[in-house]
Amino acid sequence: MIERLKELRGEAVAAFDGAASPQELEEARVRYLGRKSELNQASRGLKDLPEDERRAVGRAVNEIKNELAAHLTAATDRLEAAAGGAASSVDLTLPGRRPWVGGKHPITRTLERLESIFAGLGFEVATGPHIEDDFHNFEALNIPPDHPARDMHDTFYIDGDRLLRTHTSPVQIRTMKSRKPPVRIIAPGRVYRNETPDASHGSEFYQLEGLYVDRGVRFGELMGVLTKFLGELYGEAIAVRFRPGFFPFTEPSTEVDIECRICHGRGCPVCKNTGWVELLGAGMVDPRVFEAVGYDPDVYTGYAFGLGVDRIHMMMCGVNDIRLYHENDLRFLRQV
Ligand code: FA5
Repeated sequence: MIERLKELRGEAVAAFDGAASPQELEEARVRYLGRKSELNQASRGLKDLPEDERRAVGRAVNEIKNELAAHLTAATDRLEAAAGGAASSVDLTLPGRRPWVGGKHPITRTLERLESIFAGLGFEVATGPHIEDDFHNFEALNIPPDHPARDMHDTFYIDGDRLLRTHTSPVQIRTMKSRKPPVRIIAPGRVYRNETPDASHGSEFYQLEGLYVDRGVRFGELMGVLTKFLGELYGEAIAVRFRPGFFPFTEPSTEVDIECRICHGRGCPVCKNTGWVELLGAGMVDPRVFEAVGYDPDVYTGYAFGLGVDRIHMMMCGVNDIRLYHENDLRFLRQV
């Protein structure tokens, strides 16, 4: 019996390895491994054999089946390769896969949108360093040492005089020091505060500063420009609120809120259950600032504003956590 099985194995291996076409291979498979094959019959007849012979024949049958299965797979692969690949698994009618191309970060896109709106309103872009000195970040903005307003900016100091800028307002100072009015600029960029992050506060975020100085600039113009800007961004129907505020470098000052677009005014963690989200600080440039940069406050007036770019985008797309912008998780970035 064992001898016959060995003969069968030799014949089957030769048939599989030598098959010249899929049809020939299929015929060999049926003959040597099919239901009516000798090997299968030997399997089924095992139960009639005496115990010691049953064990030896059973082991031989199994070994030969495994070996033949391996030869069958190899022969199938060989014939498919010869036919130009696994023809059955390639569907040439499927549309191609679109390659993934990278995209701009939502903050970059928002900055570009803001710059384009303000360009339409006559503002040009100005930039400044991220590592600032005390004079430009605080003192020239009417925030002397020991002024309580410094507490509102949780600052990352590098050494006694240098720090990571806490807002974009130092760019106002640098611009005014370097040119004469009229000045109409926006200064977009990253700012840093030593804050405990939450849904609406980051320790790194983006601001965009605006400054317009000329003869006869008035508060009504500031309100008009900001209302126009927010209407362009969120649609004319957006509810805007001007709230009295305090900044040492503007007088009078205002905080500008819009209705929370996450909860539509009902209250949620992003708006701290108030229904409003603060987007901007603004006001008329304080005469002390003009003195610090060498402008005559009796001749010139001006307005300034500073807005949080991350929050602008959060309100555009209904994003409920500011920390998502800086985690670089593509599952988030692909959606917004
Ligand atoms: C300022 O930074 C002022 N320099 C703005 C200004 C400029 C006022 C010119 C007047 C004239 P404030 O700290 O409120 O102000 O920040 C301005 C905006 O930045 C806020 O309205 C808010 O939208 C955003 N912002 C402030 N802190 C954070 C934070 N931790 N995370 C994200 N956005 C913030």
